[in-house]
Amino acid sequence: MAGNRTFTMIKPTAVKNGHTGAILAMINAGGFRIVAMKKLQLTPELAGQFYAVHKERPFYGELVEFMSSGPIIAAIVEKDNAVEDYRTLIGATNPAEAAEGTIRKKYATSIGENAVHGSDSDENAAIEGSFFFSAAEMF
Ligand code: 3AN
Repeated sequence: MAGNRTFTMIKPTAVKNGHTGAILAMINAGGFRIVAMKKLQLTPELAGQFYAVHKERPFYGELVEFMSSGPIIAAIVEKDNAVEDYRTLIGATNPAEAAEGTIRKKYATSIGENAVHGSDSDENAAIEGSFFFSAAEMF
């Protein structure tokens, strides 16, 4: 059965450009409830740990540098079929391929600086959510 929580980040450029409120409004309008949320700046070490699955990819260094370049919003959000529905709401990784009306279509500036993260499985949603939040911070 599909899980009902996923993990997201609003990435540094989108935060810096003042899109946090608009993106959170789209998340709420998409039927998601905020379970946990915080604003923080990742160190390069923490960003490297978070994206360790991409260690061998050519863009890993760039990704770690970007994700630690400024504050982000980290959040756990809840809805039936959360992982799949959230990825539909955010759109394709490459904003040039993202569908109209998606968060990435509206706010991503490139494939690397693509506005938001969304977990790709229930298993990763739980791992990623626990990376940022303790059980006492989830409501
Ligand atoms: P998604 O975030 O859509 O699940 P992944 O897991 O393939 O995409 O990639 C993780 C992150 O790595 C992306 N959100 C993006 O920031 C970055 N990324 C992916 N592909 C590229 C690429 N070709 N060049 C630069 N950065 C990339």
